[in-house]
Amino acid sequence: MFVRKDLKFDFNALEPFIDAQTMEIHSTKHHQGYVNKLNAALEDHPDLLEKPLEQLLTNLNELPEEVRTAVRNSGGGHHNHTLFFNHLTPTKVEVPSQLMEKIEADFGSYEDFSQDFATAAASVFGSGWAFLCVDSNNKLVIQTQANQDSPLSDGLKPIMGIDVWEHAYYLHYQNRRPEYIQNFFNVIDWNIVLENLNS
Ligand code: MN3
Repeated sequence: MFVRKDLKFDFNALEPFIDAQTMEIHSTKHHQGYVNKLNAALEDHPDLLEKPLEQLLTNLNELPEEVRTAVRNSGGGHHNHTLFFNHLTPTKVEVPSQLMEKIEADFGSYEDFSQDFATAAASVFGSGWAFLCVDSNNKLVIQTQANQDSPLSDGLKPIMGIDVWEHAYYLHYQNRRPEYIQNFFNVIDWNIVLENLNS
C-alpha cells in the first residue's frame, strides 16, 4: 500500500506565496487521489504494492501492461507530489554551499539556473511539471514533463520540482503562472534538495 504523508506545516504557512485553500485541496484531495487510484490499480498485484515506487517508475516497461498506464499516471502523481510537498518550507532557506557549487558548475550561475528553470516551468503546455534532475553523468539538468510523468522513467533522478497544473495555483494566481513560479522560489527548502541530491 502506498500512503500520502501529511504536510510538515499548516496549510496557511506558505502564504502569501501559496494560499491555504490551495495547499489543503492539493494535498488532501489531488495528491490523495493519486494514492487511492494507484492502490486500487495494484489491488490484484500485491507484489507490486510492496515495491519501492521509484523502482516501478524507473522500469515502466517491465510492468504488466494492464497496470502500466495507472502506475505512470497515478504512481507518477504520487511520486511527484511527495517530492514537491517535501521540499516546501515556510521559512526562507538559502542554497547550501555544496549545492550552490554544483549549480554553478552545471549552469554557470544561480541566476542562469533560476531563469532557465522559470522559463521551462512557464513553457509547459497544459498540465505538467518542471524538475531539477541529476542525469546519469551526475550532472544537474532541467527537465519538463507533461501530465504526471516522472523523470525516473527517462533515467533522470528528480531532486526538486514545481507543479504547474492549474490546481497548484489557480485559486490565487488564475492565469498568472509566471508569478506563481517566481514566488515558488521563496518556499523551496534547499537543504532538502541537497539531501535529495546526495541520497
Ligand atoms: Mn498537483
